[in-house]
Amino acid sequence: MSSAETINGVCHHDCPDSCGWTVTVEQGVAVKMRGNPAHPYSYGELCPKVNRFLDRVYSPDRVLYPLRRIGAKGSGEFEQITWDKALAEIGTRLNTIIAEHGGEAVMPFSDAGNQSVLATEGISSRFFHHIGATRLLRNICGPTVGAGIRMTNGSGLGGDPMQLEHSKLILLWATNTKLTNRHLWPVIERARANGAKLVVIDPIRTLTADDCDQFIQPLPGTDIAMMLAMMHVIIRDDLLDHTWVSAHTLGFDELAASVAGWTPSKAAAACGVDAEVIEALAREYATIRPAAIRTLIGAEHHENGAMFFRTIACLPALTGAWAELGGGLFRSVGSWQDELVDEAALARPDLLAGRDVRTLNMSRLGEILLDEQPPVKAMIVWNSNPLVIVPNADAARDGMARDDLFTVVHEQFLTDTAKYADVVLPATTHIEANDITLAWGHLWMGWNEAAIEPLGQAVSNSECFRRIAGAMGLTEPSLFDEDMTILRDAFPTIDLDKLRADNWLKVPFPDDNRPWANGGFPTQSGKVEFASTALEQIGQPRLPTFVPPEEGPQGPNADRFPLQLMTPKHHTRFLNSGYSDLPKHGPAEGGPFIELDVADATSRGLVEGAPARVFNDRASLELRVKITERLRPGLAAIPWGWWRNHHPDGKVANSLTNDTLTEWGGGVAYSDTLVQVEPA
Ligand SMILES: Nc1nc2c(c(=O)[nH]1)N[C@H]1C(S)=C(S)[C@@H](COP(=O)(O)OP(=O)(O)OC[C@H]3O[C@@H](n4cnc5c(=O)[nH]c(N)nc54)[C@H](O)[C@@H]3O)O[C@H]1N2
Ligand SMILES: Nc1nc2c(c(=O)[nH]1)N[C@H]1C(S)=C(S)[C@@H](COP(=O)(O)OP(=O)(O)OC[C@H]3O[C@@H](n4cnc5c(=O)[nH]c(N)nc54)[C@H](O)[C@@H]3O)O[C@H]1N2
Ligand code: SF4
Ligand SMILES: [Mo]
Repeated sequence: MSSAETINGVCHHDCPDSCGWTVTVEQGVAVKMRGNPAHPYSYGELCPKVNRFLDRVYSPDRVLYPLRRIGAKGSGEFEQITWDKALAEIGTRLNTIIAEHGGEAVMPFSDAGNQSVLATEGISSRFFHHIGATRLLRNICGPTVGAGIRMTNGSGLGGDPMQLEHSKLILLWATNTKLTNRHLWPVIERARANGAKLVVIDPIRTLTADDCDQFIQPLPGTDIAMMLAMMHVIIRDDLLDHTWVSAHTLGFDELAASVAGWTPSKAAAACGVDAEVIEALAREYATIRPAAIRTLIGAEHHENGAMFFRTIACLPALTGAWAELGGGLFRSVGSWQDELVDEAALARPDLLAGRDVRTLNMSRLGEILLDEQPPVKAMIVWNSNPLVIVPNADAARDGMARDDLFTVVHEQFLTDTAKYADVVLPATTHIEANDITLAWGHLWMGWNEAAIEPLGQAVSNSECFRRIAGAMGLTEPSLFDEDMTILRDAFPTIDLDKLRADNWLKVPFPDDNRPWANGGFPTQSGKVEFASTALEQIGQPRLPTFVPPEEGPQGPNADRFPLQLMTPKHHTRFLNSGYSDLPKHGPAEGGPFIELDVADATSRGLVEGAPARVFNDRASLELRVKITERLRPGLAAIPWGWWRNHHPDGKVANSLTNDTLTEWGGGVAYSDTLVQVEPA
């Protein structure tokens, strides 16, 4: 008889799919990991990243013990130390910094490297509130989408993507579904089998674009012009749903007047898509029903990223698409899940005890560390690899190199960021800790049961913060709550024992799957706001408006830097910057490169494989050229996710990218980056 047991969990990665998995364990060792066929969304499939998750868990490169830096920051030279020594140093340094400079001198830095509840906020939020640390605005991914849609609909809540199955027209607008949201693809395929037309709108001919019925390739950052022209056509040709518009929207006459001048030919000049294509898209969008718009994050990363989402949310209101099953706007459903969380109990903002602490935006890490006054003196990093993922990343690297900055990084691997730490603490992987994952691509929240004991001396994120709090001599009881206590407090309405036994549960969602069929939008007017006083109040145009990016072809630097640079997620084996350093992932993707259209390459004397220098005022980096048909002339792309050690000059794609914030919502404009390219 085999002694193997199987344990169910869910994927923790920052990915919409939150797949179910099953780990087979023999004598405490995980020997097999497969998708769980019973999972109601992923149905037993994982992905090219996580299919080899056990290689990650048991990688010889895992950080399994506390490390103290012995070389220069960034050198990667560390010595192994005990937890006691590591904690003694951390406790002393943090207490000294707080005594001398106050709590705000300490800054957290984290993202969604493990997007589960305990891993993101269990203890850590309480800890930073309690010590009065600087708050981090975590707006690098997603909040701007919500902030944009909220100005039109009053909330960022969207439809359940599973309902795309009922759609007859699906616009995948700035989302690379087959790469980034692969388990939604079968739903889309079912719709297509029932006659749905699939349109992909993307400046890059992606994997998803290769598999659609119609591909529309606008210039980056210009879609708003196309949307305005679509509304122009829909109103001009009287293709709107008058009944729905008059019952559930506000400001139609103002909108109609403002899009009257947005003819398809005017939009064509702005976005590089033929006027006839825009005309036809508008007509199909209004007449093929139900019509769905699916979007995730890609379009948020522009200077006009919030306005993109504010404007796109007007389309389904104009045509009354919300009334139909399979119609409407479909984005992250994370906000439906968040409604279950008692945030006050989980994060305990009351521990701030009335202190008014500053908030700094994670996208400006370089500026924060180099210029912010009073300076940040200590940074604790977990769930993120900022030196690869923030825009203008060399400024962040220069900031992290500061000798007077004390940095703790809790990580599984010696990432670029960990190499700049004073102390690295070993983190568990997701098969080593219990947690709850709230999915943002579907409506099932999942329980993750730890399958094995932590390897080496690794600890989960919540345990790490309990230990740091203890090392500082803090006595606030909630900083030492057990994981189950935290979860019970955070989910007062959920039967956690049942969730644990069942592995997942579907979060509440309107019964007929049409959340706004009969209006009821949570705006002040209760309607979809084509004209928005709330926007006016924050100094933004009250109507959907196209403003071309400052760092774009119309901007002041376009002469010196004539190419628009995209730095997209692209490699099927990477998850953001995760996995690129693993031997079965990075080498299989072949190393970093820059993609150029043949005309742009030839005019610069560059051929396939040639070394090129890619530069702007932020940085210069050397890459080999790949000639591509995925881009139109004037565009360049550096697929993203590689670390500094994968580049000969120690740079990364984000060394070049724009850290200008979105017009509202606090997001960042990675994809409005101009560069020039020349032979190296
Ligand atoms: N395999 C894999 N899956 C992932 C990830 C990963 O790294 N690898 N990352 C995960 C994360 S964190 C996220 S946020 C999601 C993101 O999921 P998506 O939003 O689907 O992915 P992105 O690649 O950020 O952007 C999608 C597309 O937007 C396009 N785009 C950029 N600017 C514009 C524009 O102005 N107009 C239009 N029409 N299109 C534009 C890009 O070219 C890109 O193809 O994916 C998640 N899933
Ligand atoms: N140029 C460019 N830049 C981008 C993007 C882009 O498309 N192009 N995408 C942006 C987007 S959408 C996002 S979301 C961000 C992603 O930015 P990050 O979330 O920083 O991305 P990752 O590279 O996945 O880094 C997560 C890190 O968390 C660690 N980790 C995983 N699990 C745990 C855990 O349980 N505990 C601890 N302590 N650590 C853990 C992993 O080892 C990994 O190093 O990047 C953004 N940056
Ligand atoms: S990374 Fe995404 S697709 Fe892959 S297993 Fe995790 S949730 Fe599923
Ligand atoms: Mo993201």
